[in-house]
Amino acid sequence: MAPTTAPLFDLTGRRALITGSSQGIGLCIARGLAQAGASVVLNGRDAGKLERAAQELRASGAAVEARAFDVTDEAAIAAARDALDPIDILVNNAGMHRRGPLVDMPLENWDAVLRSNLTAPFLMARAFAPGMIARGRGKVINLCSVMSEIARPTIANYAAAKGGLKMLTRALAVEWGRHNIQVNGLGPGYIATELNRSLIADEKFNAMICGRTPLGRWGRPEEIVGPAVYLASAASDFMTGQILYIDGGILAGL
Ligand code: GCO
Repeated sequence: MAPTTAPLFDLTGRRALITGSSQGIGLCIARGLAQAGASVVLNGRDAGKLERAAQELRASGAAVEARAFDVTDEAAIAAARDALDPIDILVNNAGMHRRGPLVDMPLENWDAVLRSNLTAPFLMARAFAPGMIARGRGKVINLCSVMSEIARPTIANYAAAKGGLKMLTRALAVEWGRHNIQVNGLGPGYIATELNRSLIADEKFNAMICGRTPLGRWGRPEEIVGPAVYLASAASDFMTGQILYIDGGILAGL
């Protein structure tokens, strides 16, 4: 029997903005949403890198725009909203690390990580929600993390931000559900991205992660795409305030 579930995941006619999508998980999600029929808007701070990513997606037939702006800058976000709306699907993926022992952590490193991983999703959701409310539908997908649930030494700023992002996801879900806006999170486990290059290269850390992860390996960025398409599509219209962990089982137990 020909599969009949495709319409549930069909994003034709929808426009998606994915922050931090010139590489890594963000670019994989943008590619996956485009393959499901969405027109996508890439975002990053490096205009050259962004345009190269956009050209790569266009070569595969995707409808792609690119807009370089800083997702921690309120004025830049307002200008982007005025230029880009309507946005049906907002993926708050942009984020960063500044690792180090808390006792020595400069306030600037705390502030920068909280600003990019938590404040930016707030600013972006606040900017694009009015259009979604006016249209009576919308999807917001926040890139949380297994660090929304557990921590490890030297990433207190990132864990605090991702824990906050989990609760922001729930707060937006309960505030905007009456407008038919579904707000959910994706929680990647240890994924082989640029952000983690130094960790993978550290034999001891690499062995620890592969040992702690029931599936015994690092995830691949493209393994985040399926859950992202699900949360962006009608298939998840009765899901809101949830975090989907794509973590190889690391949160399942010791
Ligand atoms: C680290 C890692 C983690 C994970 C990510 C998983 O420093 O321990 O970068 O933060 O990669 O958060 O979602």
